[in-house]
Parts: sequence; C-alpha cells; structure tokens
Amino acid sequence: MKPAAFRSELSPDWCPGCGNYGIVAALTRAFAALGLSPDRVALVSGIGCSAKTVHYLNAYGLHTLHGRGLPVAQGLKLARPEFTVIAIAGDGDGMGIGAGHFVGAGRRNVDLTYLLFNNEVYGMTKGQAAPTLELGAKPKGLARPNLQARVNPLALAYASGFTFIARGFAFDTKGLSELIAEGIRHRGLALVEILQPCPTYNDLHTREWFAERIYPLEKTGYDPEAASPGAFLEAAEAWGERIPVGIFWRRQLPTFEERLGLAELPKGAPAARARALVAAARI
Ligand SMILES: Cc1ncc(C[n+]2csc(CCOP(=O)(O)OP(=O)(O)O)c2C)c(N)n1
Ligand code: SF4
Ligand SMILES: [Mg+2]
Repeated sequence: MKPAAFRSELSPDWCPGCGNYGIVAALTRAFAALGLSPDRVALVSGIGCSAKTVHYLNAYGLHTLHGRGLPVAQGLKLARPEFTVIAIAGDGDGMGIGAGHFVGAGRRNVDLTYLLFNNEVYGMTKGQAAPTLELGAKPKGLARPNLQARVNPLALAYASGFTFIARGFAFDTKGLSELIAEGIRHRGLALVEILQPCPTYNDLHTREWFAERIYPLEKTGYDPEAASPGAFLEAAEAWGERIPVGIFWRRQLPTFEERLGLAELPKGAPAARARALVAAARI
C-alpha cells in the first residue's frame, strides 16, 4: 500500500506550520515501507494536540485520557499481539501526568512503539511549560522564565528500561519515518522522541532553530548496540549548538509477552486467552 492509503478522510485542525503534519507524513511512510495493513495497526493516544494524530490516520485509533495512553496500548498489545501498536503522547501527556506509566512500561518491555511529540509546551492548553522545557526558558506563553528544570525523555527511558531509544525531527520526514520503522521492527518497547516545533506557542525552538542544529548521531561512529551507559548519556544530554538525532540505544531483552509465555497460549479471542493466562496462574 502507498503512504496515502494510511491517511484518513479527516483534515487536521492543527495550526499552520505545526510539526505534527510532518509526523503524520512520517508515520504513513513508515507503515507503507513495512508493508503493514491498516486493519492490523492500532494507534493509542492521551490528550493534547499530539493526541489528535490518531484521527488523521487510516487505522484503528483510541483517543483515551490525559497521560493514560500507555496502559491502554499495553493491554491492547497483550490482548491482540498480531497488531502493530503505536502509543502517541505529547511531552506534557507523557512526561507529566503520564510519567509513572512511562516508567512502568519501561520495566515491562511490551512490544510496542511509543512516540513522544516534544514541543516543550502544553500546546493544546495555550503554551504552558511542559516538563521538557529547560530551566530559565521563556517561550511566549509564559509570564516569567521557567522555574523548573527539564526532564530528558531519552535518559528517563534508559533509566526505566526501554530497549530501543531514538530521537527524530518532525520535519525530516524521511529520517523520522526510518526511525519509526526501526522502532516498530524492534522486538520490545521502543521510544521515538520527536522534536516537534509548535510555531504558535514555542517561539524559541522553531523549525529553523532545529534545522540548524540537528545532526545524525550515526555519522559520529556511535553504535547504539555497543554504546556504554556513559556514552549514551553523553549523547542524550547533548542539547545546544548541536543536537543529535538517530538511534541512541538498542538492546534485545525478553519482552513482557515472552516473560508471560503468551505465545504458548491457545490462539483465540482475547477473553479466552486472558482466562488461560489466569488458569496458568501467570497473572
Ligand atoms: C486529567 C486532565 N488534566 C488536565 C487536562 C488538560 N490538558 C489537556 S491537554 C493538556 C496538555 C497537553 O500538552 P502535551 O501533552 O504536551 O500535548 P500538546 O498539546 O503539546 O501536543 C492538558 C494539561 C486534561 N485534559 N485532563
Ligand atoms: S498549538 Fe502548537 S502543537 Fe498545537 S496545533 Fe498549534 S502549533 Fe501544533
Ligand atoms: Mg507538548
């Protein structure tokens, strides 16, 4: 199928110039490149401008509660393992109200892909500081410079146990689609942080600001499969004149499904599988 087959008939109501348009394009490219079928893809989001993405793609979509996309996405994947499951969150949704779920999901390593749209603000509610905004920054929605330090999603993912950790840029649709495809191919929990300009509320970090700074990590000889924790953290913390994108961490560890022994259960309806799991006293 061509990328366009993964677009729904709905027109996005995002602001002109929003990075989310590039992310939708990258997702459709990734799905087409992997040869996926819309009836075997499920997208689950929380609440925010980012969360509306599920409406604009031709696939199953669940627009859930603020910060709660991950629990739903994990349950969905365990019930229907044949689905490609994508969880979508904004930086407020994922690093603020949903941060506990982010850490919990890292510990489980369910086989799904988590996309964190990082625009450093709460776009939907008029530009308040998100947990990813750096200390002292003052985008135009703030009355005074940010009083809190930033959370680094890549470092938090590492600390929580994510087995694939990457960062892409919303307007590099080709590069981002390749990262998303790699995240989907990865067996286990994959994070793709997406640098997503919000031209309406984040006047500090614009499309041009990022375009001047980002560079591919792989060009430096960095190997995500062999990098030490120290090398990983150094790359993940780099933020300023030069900002790396690419795959930062990739390790193959048993998934939650493997730990549960899901593959050994009889195929069939999710409820029957759940009963079999309980009968086997695995949960
Ligand atoms: C329980 C709850 N608290 C607060 C809100 C209000 N709210 C809606 S979206 C949002 C933040 C969205 O920011 P982010 O997750 O960064 O998404 P963006 O809009 O930037 O894509 C908040 C606080 C809500 N919907 N539900
Ligand atoms: S407020 Fe920002 S994130 Fe939301 S649609 Fe507008 S530009 Fe995009
Ligand atoms: Mg945001």
